[in-house]
Amino acid sequence: MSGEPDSIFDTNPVVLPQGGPLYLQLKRWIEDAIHRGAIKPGDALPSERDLALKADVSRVTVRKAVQHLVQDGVLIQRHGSGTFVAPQSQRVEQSLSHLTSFTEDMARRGMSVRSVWLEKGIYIPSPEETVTLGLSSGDMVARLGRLRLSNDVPMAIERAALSARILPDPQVVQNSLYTHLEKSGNRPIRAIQRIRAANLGERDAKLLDVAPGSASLNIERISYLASGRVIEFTRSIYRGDTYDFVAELRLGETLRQTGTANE
Ligand code: 16G
Repeated sequence: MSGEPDSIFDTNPVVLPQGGPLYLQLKRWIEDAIHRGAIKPGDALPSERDLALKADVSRVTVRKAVQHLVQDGVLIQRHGSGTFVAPQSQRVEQSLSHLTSFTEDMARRGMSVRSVWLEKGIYIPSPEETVTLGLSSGDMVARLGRLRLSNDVPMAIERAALSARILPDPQVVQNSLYTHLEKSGNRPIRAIQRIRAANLGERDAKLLDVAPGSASLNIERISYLASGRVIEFTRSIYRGDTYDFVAELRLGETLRQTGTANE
């Protein structure tokens, strides 16, 4: 941890930005202190009592400001040890036009990759897995559930399902699923991805090290082999504060022709 415990009060006496309810003024003041580096990621926030005293507001006002900052993911509260400035997560820009793996995406940025296994085994498929993966009756499914970390920051929870005919022994996947599929000649060449916004429940928020209710991007990827067969059905939950998905858009063929005709 860095910074003197009281360096947040370097503008003593505290002058709150004007406008709006007091708790919002205090919230903005704390955010500003973080932006100007007076209090850094990992630092403990001064006590409720100290903040109330120095900012000349009630402890209820402090509590309300802090609650909102926790909800926004700016601060984190650890039971028994206090309130801290949340670790800064690097935002990652991810192109939506390339079919790459998590390992490749992070390696390209020079970031380390680590996974915590949540589930790895062969199961009876759910009706949804049977339909999506095009399984026949009696077929089993290989499931790989992982918490994916980059530079030790939890980025996503990923649950992949593949036919057990393709992946009869999921234990062989140690690091990259796509590297394994590549080796066995089953790397997907095309995928359809569906992205929707959501809010994290208690369990997923804990895994991703953010406050419950924080924003997430839930992504469903269905990947295909060149033969048209579905190879992978993966659901991922990305932290909303770490990922920007970027798509390149081009003028449609019809519009381009119309444009030329009108010139
Ligand atoms: C990406 C894919 C996921 C795939 C994984 C393989 C998205 C949204 N998801 O995270 O579908 O299973 O890469 O990564 O991009 P790996 O080869 O590192 O295991």
